[in-house]
Amino acid sequence: MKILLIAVNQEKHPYPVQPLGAIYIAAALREKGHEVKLLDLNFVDDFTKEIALILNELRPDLVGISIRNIDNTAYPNMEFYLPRIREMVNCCKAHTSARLIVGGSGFSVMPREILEYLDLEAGITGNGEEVICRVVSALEEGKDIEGIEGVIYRKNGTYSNIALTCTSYGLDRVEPARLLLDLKTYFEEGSITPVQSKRGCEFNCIYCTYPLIEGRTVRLRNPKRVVDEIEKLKQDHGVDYVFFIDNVFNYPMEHAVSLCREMIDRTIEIQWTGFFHPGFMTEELVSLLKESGCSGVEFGTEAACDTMLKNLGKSFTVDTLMKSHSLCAEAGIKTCHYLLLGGPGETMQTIKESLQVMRDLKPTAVIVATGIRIYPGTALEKIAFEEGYDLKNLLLPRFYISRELGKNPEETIQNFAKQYPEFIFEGVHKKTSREMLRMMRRMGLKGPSWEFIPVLNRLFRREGQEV
Ligand code: B12
Repeated sequence: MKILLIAVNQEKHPYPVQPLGAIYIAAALREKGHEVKLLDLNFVDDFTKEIALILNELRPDLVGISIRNIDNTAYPNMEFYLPRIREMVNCCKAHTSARLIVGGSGFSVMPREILEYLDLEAGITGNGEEVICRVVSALEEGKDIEGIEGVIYRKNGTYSNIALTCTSYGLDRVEPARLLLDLKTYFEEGSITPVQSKRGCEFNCIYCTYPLIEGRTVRLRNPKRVVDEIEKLKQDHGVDYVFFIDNVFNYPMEHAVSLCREMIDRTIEIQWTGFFHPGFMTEELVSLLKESGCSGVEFGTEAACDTMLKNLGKSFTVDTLMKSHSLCAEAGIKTCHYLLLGGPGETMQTIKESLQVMRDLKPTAVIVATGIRIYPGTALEKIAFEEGYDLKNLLLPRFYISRELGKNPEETIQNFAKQYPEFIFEGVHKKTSREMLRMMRRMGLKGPSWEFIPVLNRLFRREGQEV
């Protein structure tokens, strides 16, 4: 079958992100012998023209739409991407009679609502490799796609069948089809190449969608295959910095250890970063991280106050967090802590506690979000419901902000942002500009921009400019 995949994400902050999900889907379909093309709209300004052009030229039998983000989850400067995505979808509808099927992490957080919003018939939730192949086989055999596990389908005006599929398919069977990407432009624009070493998330953070997108059971990739992929990236594309996009790199710890050992034993000489759980750091792991090229760790800290850690469903304490931080700092690994302020039970006092701990730790960067996006199916949704929040339409970004923070939370956030100029407040501070990213890369700086905040601050604040 002839299939066109369209990756609709156009967000460029913190840098343009390569559509990994879409190229995994492409690889799975190609493995089955299908003809697959990708239209990546990331760097396309006139999407109407490009969509019309490719649909008229290719005349695909099926169009798959990959929705990575639906909004920027940043308060108070929220951005809602779906209206633009709807324009893209309408453009597809105008130029093809082929079936349109949606998937992606953004899609999976609210499949029914998104299909309704886009007025589309069918989508695939969760990891899509296996399901899309089944859908294509069914279509080729003239069968109905209704009833295939993982497919959400509209019948008689109502959507049915949201069963998340979390198989291991794709993990070691196919490698993302990177040849479909314009990697040169991605690199020029400061993108960091994503690599996945596992799927799924077993933690119970009250606000989080990861288990809803990838399932609660962790499925691991063979470390050898992961390192094969990185070696190929190095050889074929000169990649020397990768981002392990796993929900948590250091859990299960044995897998993280094996992966680091594999990178070390094969002397692949790559720099890398990833998301880390503060509860799973040992001296042994930290030394392996360092030796294998880990240049910075992004801690999913969210709070540095025991009351709030408990309220957010985090499974570590401030004490553990400080120890893990110190292990990395002593090893010379850069550290970034993400904070998620404003959750249930948050007060000015708990916020001050968290920010003070961060000041004392002196990490390379602290990225602070205030206000937590409420997603359906999370424990936070239940709490918000019980507290009388208006949850009628969660597609439009709605944020939980503890009422203890007063009537005008925006003002509180702005005030904190002013008091802590060394921290980045998401949704308040300016986004990293494309010019800044290009300049960083020209200066030979690899990795996420938070790793260079001290350098950039020195360079720009001196001249009174905002970074
Ligand atoms: C890693 C990550 C990042 C990294 C990316 C690093 C990098 N170099 O790639 C960083 C930190 C930069 C980042 C930034 C942002 N992120 Co982010 N990120 C993730 C994370 C954890 C993994 C994404 C990923 O690569 N997954 C691996 C691939 C293989 O999986 P996948 O894309 O889901 O694809 C599978 C399925 O979805 C499906 N599929 C995908 N496409 C298609 C198409 C079809 C047709 C079908 C059938 C199926 C299908 O099959 C694929 C293979 O199994 C997700 C959460 C999660 N667990 O998914 C959030 C997530 C995608 N991010 C999110 C957001 C909001 C953002 C930001 C906007 C945040 C911000 N304010 O800065 C930015 C946007 C960046 C940008 N330029 O687009 C949200 C999106 C939801 C939403 N509300 O819109 C998520 C879901 C987290 C959340 N809050 O729930 N992110």
